[in-house]
Amino acid sequence: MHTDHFTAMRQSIIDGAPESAAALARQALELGIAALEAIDQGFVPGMTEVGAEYAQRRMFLPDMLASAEAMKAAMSVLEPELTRQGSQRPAAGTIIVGTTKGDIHEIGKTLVGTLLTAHGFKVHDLGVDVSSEQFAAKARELAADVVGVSALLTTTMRGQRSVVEVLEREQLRPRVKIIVGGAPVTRQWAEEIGADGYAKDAISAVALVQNLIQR
Ligand code: B1M
Repeated sequence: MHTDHFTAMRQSIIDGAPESAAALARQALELGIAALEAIDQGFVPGMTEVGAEYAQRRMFLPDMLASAEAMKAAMSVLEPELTRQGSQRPAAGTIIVGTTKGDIHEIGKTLVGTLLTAHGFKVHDLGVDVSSEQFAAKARELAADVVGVSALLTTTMRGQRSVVEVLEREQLRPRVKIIVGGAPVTRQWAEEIGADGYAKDAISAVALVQNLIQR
């Protein structure tokens, strides 16, 4: 129905054009397009394309950075719309999210946190390049129900295993559940490292957390 709009959103990310991405995000809300639909069908496909072009060496690091800035500009318009939905509800649980040590990819992790907030969870975002000890300390301080660890690089996935190990060593397990995600992460990896769950995208992460907390 809004195919042209989604195409323009995708292109604004490929072009690394923050102003245009933010303007398209605002227009989407005015047109009654749901924030999540705009992210999923418009902006994220742009990032996927950028990643593929980078892998083929048709785009380079500065292009990827410009695209990330455009994505963040769009998210800054859409995120308040998503979090507004969760703000009136009583907290459904406390969740810590962050990207693992050595990894500065933040967009997917932030989206996971935003959607959890939109579903009534109290989310504490530790940001990027987070050590296992920082995850453990914050989980203890806030008596968190779930710790969510994102990794976008094959080399930083091992940080997810380390979070499991440190939380075990600090006797925070099994009370605190651990979920993992990110482009190179798989369900099999989650099982191998002893995490409580894996989610392929932000929507599945919400369902997973709801399930883990109800158990
Ligand atoms: Co980087 N990068 N990057 N990058 N980057 C990837 C990940 C890559 C696949 C690109 C490619 O080669 N095709 C590749 C990784 C290869 C690999 O390890 N297998 C790569 C590389 C190599 C690098 C550098 C090493 C490049 C260099 O310096 N030579 C470098 C590393 C820096 C570091 O972290 N130490 C680097 C740097 C960067 C930028 C800084 C330029 C920028 C990030 C900027 C930022 O975040 N502020 C960047 C970007 C933008 C990308 C791509 C293009 C897009 C990532 C993204 O934001 N996607 C990415 C290619 C790709 O993934 N297609 C790529 C959109 C986002 C919504 O999706 O993050 O996958 P995603 O999150 C999804 C799901 O994965 C899931 O839900 C989200 C929403 O549905 N999910 C979770 C994520 N976390 C979750 C946690 C959960 C549950 C689900 O529970 C806790």
